Amino acid sequence: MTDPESHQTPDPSWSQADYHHPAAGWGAARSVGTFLAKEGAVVSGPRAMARMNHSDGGFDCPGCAWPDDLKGLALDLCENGVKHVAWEMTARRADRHFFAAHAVDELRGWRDADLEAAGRLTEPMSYDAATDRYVPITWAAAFAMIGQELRGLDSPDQAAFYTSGRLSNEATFLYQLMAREYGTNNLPDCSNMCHEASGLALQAALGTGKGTADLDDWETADALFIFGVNAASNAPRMLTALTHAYERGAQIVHVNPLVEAAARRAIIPHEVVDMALNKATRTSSLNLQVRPGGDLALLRGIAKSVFEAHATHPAAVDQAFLARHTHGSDRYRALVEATTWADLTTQSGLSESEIRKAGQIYLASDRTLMSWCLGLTQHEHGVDTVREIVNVLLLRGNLGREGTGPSPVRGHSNVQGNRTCGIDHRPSREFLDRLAAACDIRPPLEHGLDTVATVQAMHRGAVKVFVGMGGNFVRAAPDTAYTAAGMHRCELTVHVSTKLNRSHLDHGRKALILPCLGRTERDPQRSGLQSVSVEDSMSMVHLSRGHRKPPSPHLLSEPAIIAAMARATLPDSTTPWEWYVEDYDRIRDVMARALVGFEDFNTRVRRPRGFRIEQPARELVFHTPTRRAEFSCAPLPDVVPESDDVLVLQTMRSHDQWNTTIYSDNDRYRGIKNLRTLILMNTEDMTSRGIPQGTLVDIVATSKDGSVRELRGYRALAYDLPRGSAAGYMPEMNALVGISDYSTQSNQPLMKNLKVRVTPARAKDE
Ligand SMILES: Nc1nc2c(c(=O)[nH]1)N[C@H]1C(S)=C(S)[C@@H](COP(=O)(O)OP(=O)(O)OC[C@H]3O[C@@H](n4cnc5c(=O)[nH]c(N)nc54)[C@H](O)[C@@H]3O)O[C@H]1N2
Ligand SMILES: Nc1nc2c(c(=O)[nH]1)N[C@H]1C(S)=C(S)[C@@H](COP(=O)(O)OP(=O)(O)OC[C@H]3O[C@@H](n4cnc5c(=O)[nH]c(N)nc54)[C@H](O)[C@@H]3O)O[C@H]1N2
Ligand SMILES: [Mo]
Repeated sequence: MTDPESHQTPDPSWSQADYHHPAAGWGAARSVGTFLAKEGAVVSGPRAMARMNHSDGGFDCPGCAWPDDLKGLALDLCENGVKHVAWEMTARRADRHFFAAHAVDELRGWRDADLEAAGRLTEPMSYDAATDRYVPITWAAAFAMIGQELRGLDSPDQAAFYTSGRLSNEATFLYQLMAREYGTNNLPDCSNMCHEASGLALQAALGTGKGTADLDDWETADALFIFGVNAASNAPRMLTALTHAYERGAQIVHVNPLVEAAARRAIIPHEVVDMALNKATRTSSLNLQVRPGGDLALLRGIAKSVFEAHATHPAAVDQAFLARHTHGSDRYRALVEATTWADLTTQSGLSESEIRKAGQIYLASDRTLMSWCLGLTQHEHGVDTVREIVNVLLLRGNLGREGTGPSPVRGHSNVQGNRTCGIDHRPSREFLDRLAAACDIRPPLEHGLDTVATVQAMHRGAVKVFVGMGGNFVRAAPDTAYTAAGMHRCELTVHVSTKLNRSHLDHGRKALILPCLGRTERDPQRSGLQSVSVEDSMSMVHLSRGHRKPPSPHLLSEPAIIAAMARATLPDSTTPWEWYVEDYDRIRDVMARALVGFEDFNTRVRRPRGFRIEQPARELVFHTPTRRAEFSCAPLPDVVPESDDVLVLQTMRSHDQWNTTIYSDNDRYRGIKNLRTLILMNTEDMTSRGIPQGTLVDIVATSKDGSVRELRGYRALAYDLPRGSAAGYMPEMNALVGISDYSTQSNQPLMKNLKVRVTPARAKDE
């Protein structure tokens, strides 16, 4: 047998070490400096940052959806937000000379990071099959091509309109209006892979798809339960809330198979004194390394401790709250009492005493807030688990009061706003009726395709035109090869983008890349400089205005591109597309009529920090069939792998990436340098498989439908995670997610729950 190392370019520079420093702090500050230098943004960078997240006149951070600090500093920014802005401001350009120099087939061989490193796109490009190159096309010709293709389809349902969560509210509204006036609800979005489970669960339980807590609640809770999020990397501004909570004596429980950096200690970069003294604050009272998918069992165990305590302490359960505001608590109590501690410990992977400790913290707290992200949602039982969070909160009346409530951490900066403003493949009848009345259109009533269904439909030939409004569908969606093949089967693929990515290269017979303005850039229209609005994770809507000079004079804004696509597709439309684009206030005026909670939009959004969309569940008004908060009684799922040689693999982000955008191959808080093709494993799982630390392995995933996918030559690193589980990075590991690997509850791909077998790497030619 040949040396297994021989089929991988040897990379002696990778390393793994424990990270001993606090999260954020100096590590983050240094990293920002290096990054700005790399993007050639040393001078303009700091100036742009000073305008980010300003309460008036600045732009909203295009990074994550964590809200701005309302009371504290106007400038509340984080390392990753800075990287994100610098990424958009890069001095490099992927212009016509770049595309002339590189055939698409050649570019397919490039790494993702190198594709984006080519720089900002500068003009519309169209695929030319004869030369296998993207060549310049005028905007007018590009729109004409889109219009002709869309008008030529047998049915509007042969087109799918994808949204990545960065699109502004105004562009979002026009986009869904275009799709629905054209005649389809095929509006897949990144939320289908992200928080679909949260939306469905909260809707069923509370009659709202969103969390009820806001930043003030984070600042006043006396117990915070944080499930399945790597906050130091993916929602760094949560660290501020966590350090404040710890300082005021609140209890913080982190539930995660990995002990992530936010579950240790942190220094907040803008707290200058702490930075100077290197004074770190602890950010955790209890870390529970749950088995993947074992959160529901833990939550049920917490409920069990509550009911047990109730036998002797009447105040353990808020009976008055249950009687007045909820439905189904008796059934839930019976279910919990019938579940044995043995089942709860096996399924959660935690000991009874660990679960009871969490129960004690919950019982001792008057105000409890529970937050979660992908560690809960990208599982088979994601919906049930989020509902169990609500069950547990309801037991002690932790809803509708200060310092309490469910609080999902959303992903993209405006993913929540996208849903609010109509990106939904399953729109409610009420939404469609209001839209029809406000816009004088007849929207289709049948539900449309989500992300997984869109990929399947492309393969069947049922979707022939794919429009991507931002994002990187081919890399973000499950089963990379299958998704790419689906795109190749399309008649036309259109991507509205800022940078080159793989979705442009795995294209349809005809293909367009349409370059747009970024959020940091000036958007002048007929009536003057325009602003757009976004909604954060906690339902605050505020304006964002770009100030920078665009990277090319040929870029259009997203609303302008959508309006022109709409006009080309619907030449006789009475919707005043061009008039809307002249002044985005006009879009906001129609949104005020079409969308619940947007009354008087133009005035309210101009208040210094915008406005909060009303949240009936917070006022204990529930739009559920019973008009009460609904308990759920899901069976305890069996999440123990069926045999010892199977590991449950989760795919997650490194510290230095934004979804499919890879900034570097380092993962600072996990102590990893220069390596992404890795799999983190428990030491005992490595030993039992004969895998020494740092050696290469092959990973074989078995999909729900029995099909098998493989990644070869990944490096196994020992890591502190529960036996039977493993972790690696997205998007590379999407190659292992089968198209049938989605939750039957939410249709969300099981990106945190792949069944894999890991063996020492075979020789290359085996
Ligand atoms: N810098 C940066 N910020 C981002 C992003 C980015 O790529 N880079 N992406 C944005 C987007 S779109 C999103 S949706 C969010 C994603 O934010 P996260 O949800 O933090 O994303 P992941 O990196 O996938 O990390 C998943 C976390 O869940 C844990 N986990 C996995 N399985 C389980 C489980 O069964 N139970 C529990 N309790 N935990 C589990 C993992 O160990 C990991 O800590 O971040 C947003 N913010
Ligand atoms: N295996 C695995 N896969 C996952 C996940 C996982 O945890 N594991 N997470 C899933 C989740 S939560 C999400 S949200 C998706 C993310 O999926 P997407 O949202 O589709 O992917 P992004 O990587 O955020 O998209 C990056 C691209 O967006 C474009 N872009 C950047 N800024 C702008 C802009 O201002 N306007 C426009 N029009 N385009 C812009 C750039 O061209 C860039 O290349 O991935 C999902 N995929
Ligand atoms: Mo996301």
